[in-house]
Amino acid sequence: MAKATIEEAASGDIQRGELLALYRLMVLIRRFEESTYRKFREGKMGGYLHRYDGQEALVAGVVPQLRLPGDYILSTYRDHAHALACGTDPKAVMAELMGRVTGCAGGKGGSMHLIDPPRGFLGGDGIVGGPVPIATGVGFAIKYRGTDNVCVCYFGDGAMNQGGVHEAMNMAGLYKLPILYILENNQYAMGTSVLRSTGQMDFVLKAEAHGIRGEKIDGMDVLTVRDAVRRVLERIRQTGEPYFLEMTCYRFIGHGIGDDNTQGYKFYRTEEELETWKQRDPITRLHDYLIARDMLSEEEAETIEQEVRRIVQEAIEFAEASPEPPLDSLYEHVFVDHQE
Ligand SMILES: Cc1ncc(C[n+]2csc(CCOP(=O)(O)OP(=O)(O)O)c2C)c(N)n1
Ligand SMILES: [Mg+2]
Repeated sequence: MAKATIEEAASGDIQRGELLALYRLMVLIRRFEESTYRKFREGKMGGYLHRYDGQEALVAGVVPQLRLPGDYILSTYRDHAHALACGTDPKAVMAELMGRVTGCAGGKGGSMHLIDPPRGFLGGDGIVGGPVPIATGVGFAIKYRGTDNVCVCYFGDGAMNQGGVHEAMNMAGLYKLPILYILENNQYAMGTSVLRSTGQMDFVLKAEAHGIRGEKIDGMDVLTVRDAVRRVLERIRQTGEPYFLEMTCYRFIGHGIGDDNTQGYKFYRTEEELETWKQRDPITRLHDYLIARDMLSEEEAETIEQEVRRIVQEAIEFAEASPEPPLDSLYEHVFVDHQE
């Protein structure tokens, strides 16, 4: 392959340092997720666990483009990647997954309820479609305050069939709220293919029905995601209007810890389909892109790999050494005390 210059990368405005940071972030997310599976199986985590393997580009291509703090992010229960990308300490994320007091939600939220408001991360949500009505409120608050900030709201293809999602999007379209909707279209809601659940497969059309412009992009390519998001964020900041990005992607493992790739998925996905999508692994894709352009050597890739593994290992050790929340804190954080 002909050697390209840094200037030819993506839209032309991206520098090597930024590309390496994107690569490092995606590797961190992948290794972190792999470690959560091991720790859950060891009995170190309670509750449930949903991983982001395969979907890394949807977060790595977006979150570093935001102004944090200032902008806001809302995620689904598949939220570890979002917290890590926002800059939440991997130790606090791992501790939360293990229910420890040092976790980012004090050990009371677990995998689905990571949160870090000072960094703009307003949290994961166990309710399918749950972040979308909240985004309407956040978007309204931004508009009310008169800033040019943006609320980024992630949700899945399954959520697109949820009534509250459409009520909330209609309001955002009507009031023109500065929200960037990111549809994580991994084509399955648990074991149900979109082909079996969805009458109208054109999701962008559904957004447009609410007065929200949108487009569909390749969510397996982090540079495509980054370029689209930069362009769209500028548009939202200038117009204050919502925008909808459908990102086509695929989760490489089962829906959650109860569908762990060894049994369940075979009933609704074929081995061939999985392998075809793995050929488009966003991390391998960026790795090969950088290598082909002499922007990354195999030695540098290995250094990143080792650094990331150390970060994940330290997060595990920190979490395991942390205590659980004290019993007498059970009734704290149940209601908002407006006297405080
Ligand atoms: C309102 C609601 N209904 C059902 C569920 C059970 N449930 C949990 S995850 C899920 C699938 C959602 O799929 P999708 O929105 O495509 O997100 P993905 O898991 O693919 O990221 C369902 C039905 C739920 N948590 N909340
Ligand atoms: Mg889905």
